[in-house]
Amino acid sequence: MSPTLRVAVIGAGRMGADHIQRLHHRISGAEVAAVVDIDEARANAAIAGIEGAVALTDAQAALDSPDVDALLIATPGFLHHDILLKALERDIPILCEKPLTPDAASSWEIVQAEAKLGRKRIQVGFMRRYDAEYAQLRALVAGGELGELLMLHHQHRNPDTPAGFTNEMLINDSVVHEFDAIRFFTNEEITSVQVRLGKATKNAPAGQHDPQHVLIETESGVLADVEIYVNALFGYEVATQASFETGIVSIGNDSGPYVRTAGKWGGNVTPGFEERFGAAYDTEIQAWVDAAAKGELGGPSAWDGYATAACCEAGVEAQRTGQKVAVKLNAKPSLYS
Ligand code: ISE
Repeated sequence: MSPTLRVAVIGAGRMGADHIQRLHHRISGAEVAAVVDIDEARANAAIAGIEGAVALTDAQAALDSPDVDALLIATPGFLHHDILLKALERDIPILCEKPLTPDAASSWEIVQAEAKLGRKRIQVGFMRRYDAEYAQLRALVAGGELGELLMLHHQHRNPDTPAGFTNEMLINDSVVHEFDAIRFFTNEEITSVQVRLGKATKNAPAGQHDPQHVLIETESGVLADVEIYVNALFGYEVATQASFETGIVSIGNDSGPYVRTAGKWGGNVTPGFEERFGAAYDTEIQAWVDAAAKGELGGPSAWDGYATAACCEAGVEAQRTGQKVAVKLNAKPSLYS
């Protein structure tokens, strides 16, 4: 492997293009070696100004290339499974954007393939784990200085949704992050999910019930609730309030600068996830590159991808039935213990 990690980015859409710029301008120890997109013009546009990078239209070409050391997969989730299996066969470091795969059965196949390989090669793109406040809240839970964590209240608000964003995607595409965050804060698995549908906004596209209220329990009985509201118009906001035995902790609330002028006070709301989690994405990708250089991958694993896929399946069933649905997980392979 060359001393610089030569990364092929698969998918040059919104997230892929963001990661390409990040790798090229801000990450040390890595370079963009190839960009793969079925849309050739988009692949070419994505490598503009990146010396030495090649534009490809087939992921297999990147996997076969001796000039590629690692894969960053940023295609839609339904395309992840096959590329992941091939990349595991090549035994190279992989950063896979969430979801690992769209359902628990196919995610379990990935877990099994990696367990068979015998070493962790996949990091899943749950970037919130790299947000400073998320890490601080987890440390407060683990440290116990505020007593036991009792409840979590999550707010996840997006300004709007792209075309084709279905009702199920409120769970699979958005709440999936909260499932992972709850597992991250508590270091426990989620045992059940319930979804309540109340009064809905008229600003949602046809077919979407928005907002939704998701109720979650963990192994030790921590209760979490998520307001998922994806056509909130005002901007992008992701925040959590945690209730402990001796204190309340809030993260993700607006930060400055606060300006007072012309008889008003206030600040700006981030427009999207790229701005809200920009620093977390940088830290995430740098951690992945640094770990890959040493041959030891950390961060959210294929097991985390599988466990959250199982939560999403339960969530979509809960959305459909109105019932509280148990989350079923296979036994965790020792690789992830
Ligand atoms: C999007 O795919 C993301 O991953 C964002 O972090 C999330 O806030 C948004 O709801 C999703 O659609």
